[in-house]
Amino acid sequence: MRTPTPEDKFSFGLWTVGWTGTDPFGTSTRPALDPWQYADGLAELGAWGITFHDNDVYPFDASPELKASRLNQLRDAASKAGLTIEMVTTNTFSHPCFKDGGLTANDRSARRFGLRKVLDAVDTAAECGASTFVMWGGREGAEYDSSKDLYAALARYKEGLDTVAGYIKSQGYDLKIGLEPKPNEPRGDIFLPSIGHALGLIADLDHGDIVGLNPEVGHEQMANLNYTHGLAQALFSDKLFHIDLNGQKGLKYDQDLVFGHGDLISAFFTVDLLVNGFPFSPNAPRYDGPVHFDYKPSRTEGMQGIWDSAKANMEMYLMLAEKARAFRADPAVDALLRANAVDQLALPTIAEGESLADFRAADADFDADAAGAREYRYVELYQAALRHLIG
Ligand code: GLT
Ligand code: MN
Ligand code: MN
Ligand code: MN
Repeated sequence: MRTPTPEDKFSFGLWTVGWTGTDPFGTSTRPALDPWQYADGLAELGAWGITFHDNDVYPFDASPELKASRLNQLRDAASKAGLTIEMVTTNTFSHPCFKDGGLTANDRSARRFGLRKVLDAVDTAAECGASTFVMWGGREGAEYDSSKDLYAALARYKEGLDTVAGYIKSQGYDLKIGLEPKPNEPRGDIFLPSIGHALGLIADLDHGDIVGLNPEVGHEQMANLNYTHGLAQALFSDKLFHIDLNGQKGLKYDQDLVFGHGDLISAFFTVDLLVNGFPFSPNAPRYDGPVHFDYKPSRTEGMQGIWDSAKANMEMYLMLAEKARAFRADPAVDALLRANAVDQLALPTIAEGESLADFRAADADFDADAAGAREYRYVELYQAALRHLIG
């Protein structure tokens, strides 16, 4: 693989390479390094950026002095290594006080504390020069439908998000919020389970203009949804602010595999959209943010496996990007796209200036039998993509 360059904008969460292998059934299988050691390792592999939760850098109960010194040490290491701190987020899920939610806990004192913790992390994000503030509400949810006034839960979610977004604006911070949907785990059901649900709530916010999405591959696939379609809809609404790439094999627990190590074909079409954009919508929004990986080096891996897997994410993306570019540049593919009228979907259904009356009267030209008999060669078009992918 060619060595990643800063132009590739590859970034990693410190909690990804820093995961020591603890799961619900077992303890750590690897020792923990200091956050700056992970940053140095990532920089050596060619990463451009890093991201972190407040408590990836300093403990939950850190004094203001400890908090400042740990953050300074990380910022120094990042700047020496030439790494950008592109995103910061808050841990409102690990401590038992968040067991019923950070912004939507029934216990008002817990959610008041949660919101204060988020606001503190917003200050940290601004101090670090981050451009995105992710909010993954992993503990916002329920196991039992009887346990929540669901209307009030959404009202509290909106209140929390508007408070954070309003604060960002009032401080003049150059920060956007990326909501990260997930259907379940750790809660039985998580609020904002998919990209579409999050877009719905964003539309109801008072400060929704700076709130968008940070969709994760595995989270959409855990809901049996198509990640590339989700990215497309977020782009359609101009809300694709950040991405979490990883791998997932179907409807299981959140696997957080290396990108492409789950559904490889889906990963190919995701990269195709990211690097090439929509094929016939040249004016559509494009994603040009960080290529952020949110995966976990599997528990079977040792210290070498941390770096093997970090490298594998970038290698997968670069390999898929090369294949996706070749796919789009292939004249045979272009001919198939056009032969199958993929280009024609970009034409408005009703012509410019055509009255609704004229449009409704135009039925005479339509030959339903001919349309029914039309053959689409979508299989051949897909096979052409797979020839590029594995041929
Ligand atoms: C946690 C979660 C991830 C989120 C992180 C951001 S935390 O690791 O599983 O998907 O992106 O809060
Ligand atoms: Mn995940
Ligand atoms: Mn995760
Ligand atoms: Mn994630």
